[in-house]
Amino acid sequence: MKILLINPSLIQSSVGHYSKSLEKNRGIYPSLGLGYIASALIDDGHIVFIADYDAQPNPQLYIEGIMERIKPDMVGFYLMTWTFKEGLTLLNKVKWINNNVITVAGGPQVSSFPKETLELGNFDYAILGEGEHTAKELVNMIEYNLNPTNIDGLVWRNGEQIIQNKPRALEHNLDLFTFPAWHKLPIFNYYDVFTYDRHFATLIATRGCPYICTFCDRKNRMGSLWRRRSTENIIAEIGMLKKQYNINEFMFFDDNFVVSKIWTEEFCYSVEPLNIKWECRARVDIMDNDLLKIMKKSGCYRIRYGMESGNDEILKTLKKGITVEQIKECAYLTKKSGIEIFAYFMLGNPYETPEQMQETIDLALEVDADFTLFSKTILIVGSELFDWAVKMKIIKKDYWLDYLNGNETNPAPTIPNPYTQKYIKKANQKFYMRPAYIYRRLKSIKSFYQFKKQFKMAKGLL
Ligand code: B12
Ligand code: SF4
Repeated sequence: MKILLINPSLIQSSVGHYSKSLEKNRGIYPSLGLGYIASALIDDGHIVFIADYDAQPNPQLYIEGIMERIKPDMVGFYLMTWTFKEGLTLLNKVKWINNNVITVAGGPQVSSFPKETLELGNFDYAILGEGEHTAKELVNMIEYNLNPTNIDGLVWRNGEQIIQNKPRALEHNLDLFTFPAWHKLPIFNYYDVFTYDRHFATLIATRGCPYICTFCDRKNRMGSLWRRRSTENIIAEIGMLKKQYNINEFMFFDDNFVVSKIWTEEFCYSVEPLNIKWECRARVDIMDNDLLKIMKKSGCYRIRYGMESGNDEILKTLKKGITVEQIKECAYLTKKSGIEIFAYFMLGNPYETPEQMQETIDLALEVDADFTLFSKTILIVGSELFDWAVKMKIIKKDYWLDYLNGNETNPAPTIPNPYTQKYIKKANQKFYMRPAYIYRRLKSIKSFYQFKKQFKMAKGLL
């Protein structure tokens, strides 16, 4: 089969959560999900193309060109709830060019709204959660005219009816998945405002998250069971990217890269000889002095921590499972190790007072991370916080369905609080307008390219 996979534009489906300038300038990243799906299908002998909208120089022309010249039999879409409408526009275009093409939706949107994705969109199929095995089985089913009822993780149409099969069990051996099809992605067109090198790659080493933060839609993602690739498997992908594309900088996009200290140490010792730069996301409650030293020595130059709040009561409400003391301790140790910190804070949490917001600003200033992002707490579909807000009559149960329908237009609903916006502005000004901070940032900038990107982003923030 000939298959086209499309990642709709994130830039055009702006969440409005940060300013447009910030969203546009922070970076463009590959859809690793589509990369994995492409590899799974290529392994089975299919011909696959990926149109990564924001990264393709002329995405419209590229899609039209493939539709007309190559005539794919199937078109797949990676959909977040926020890119669903963009996805529908592209779906209509694809169907307009060839009404007989088979269409399939995948990605977090399908996990949040399995049946609704087919009710609201004219897709033929949708695939729930981890998609590699299901996508292979679906294509096989279509080619050999088999029965869809036995394909776990598939949502399909039976006449007027939409059927959701039972979910697919998660794959425990992640090494079974072939590396994302980097040769199908425009690898040199991606960028990130904070990377040192112009070119970099993103990686996923683990899947799933065992924690229970209330603001996160964890139940709609890759499960709570933390699974990891073997160290050899990750090192092989890094080695391949280094050799074939001369990539020396890597961003791990895992929800939580450091869940097991032993595994992280093993990874660090193995990656050290490759002489690369890498960054990851971790929780403040797991880091210690020895681990940080080992990570630094192996090329880790930045860790992103969800610090969230400077108030212990708020951290408890968010079920983050960390304390302000742990944040301070971790920040101290990370700085001591020479690794940069990227800190994330949230304002506008349940019952948050101006005093508590001020504590967050004070903590951010005390931590004095290399980069800090203050965001409004969004009531994300599938999160415990959203369910709480429904119970409290802050938001209606069908809010996100109405958003998908076009009856609601705000992509970032929050808990009403007159102080949130004011304190976000204050936080950004207090943090970023410090002469010592500006001097430190300017000193650390490695290229004119980086300067330009960071300048535009700072303008967006302030
Ligand atoms: C990297 C990332 C980003 C990157 C880039 C996205 C990208 N190009 O991948 C950036 C930083 C830009 C980003 C932005 C946002 N993100 Co984000 N992001 C992620 C993150 C951390 C990793 C994605 C990833 O690589 N996963 C690993 C791959 C292997 O999994 P996958 O993408 O889900 O793909 C698998 C399946 O979904 C399925 N599949 C996927 N596509 C397809 C297609 C077909 C045809 C098939 C058959 C199967 C299939 O098979 C794949 C392989 O198993 C996820 C969390 C996560 N762990 O997934 C959040 C996540 C996707 N983001 C999320 C959110 C909320 C956002 C923001 C709205 C945040 C914000 N407040 O601004 C914005 C959206 C911006 C916008 N304008 O729309 C949510 C989406 C929830 C939802 N219901 O849509 C997630 C799930 C995190 C969360 N729980 O909050 N994000
Ligand atoms: S916010 Fe991070 S640690 Fe918390 S549940 Fe979500 S992915 Fe896990």
